[in-house]
Amino acid sequence: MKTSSRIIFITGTPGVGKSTFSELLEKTLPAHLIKISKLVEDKNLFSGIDREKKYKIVDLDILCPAIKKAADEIFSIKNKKTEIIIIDGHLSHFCPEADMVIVLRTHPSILKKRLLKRGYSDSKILENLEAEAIGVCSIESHELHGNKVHEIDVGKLSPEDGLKIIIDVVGGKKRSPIGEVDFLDWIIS
Ligand code: DAT
Repeated sequence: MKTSSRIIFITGTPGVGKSTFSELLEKTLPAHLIKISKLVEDKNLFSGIDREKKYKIVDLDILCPAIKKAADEIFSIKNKKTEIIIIDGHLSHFCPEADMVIVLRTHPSILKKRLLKRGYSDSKILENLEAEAIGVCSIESHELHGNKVHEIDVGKLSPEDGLKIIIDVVGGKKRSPIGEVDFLDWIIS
């Protein structure tokens, strides 16, 4: 890997806007985008299916090396000169390879509408809204990545405005340390 090369994880609760902003970042920076869901599908990285929750069970001991391998391959393409790789996926923050972790946040009241549109079950929606209200992804990210972690509330921002903030954070012009986003009002109400 070149010294200027960087791997940036975009994580957060399902529906917060990871795909939306990762795709915008890929076009704008420019960067190379790796979607964990696609990587898992393409490389058969799941170890089973949780029938009750209807999602693929991913083994982190397999996923994390696969992310590193995919990133190393992209950085090593000599005539492409990729400087930044964006890893989009809510499991990304469990892997150690990141130079920066950005946790996207969206207020549970907004998230609820998005998850209803996806047809999630009531229990899956509640589980995700509670996780978002408490900030589970931020806490988990901080445990492994410490001050490499930034969190940004993009829920009420237009894609253009959210993108500007994320680009400033990626470029080191702005810091957005965890602890400033507070959605606990949703739990109390
Ligand atoms: P994720 O990849 O985190 O699951 P997504 O990018 O697929 O989330 O976004 C879920 C839905 O919400 C999708 O229909 C796009 C919409 N959305 C995302 N960010 C938004 C924003 N800042 N403003 C309005 N809609 C947004």
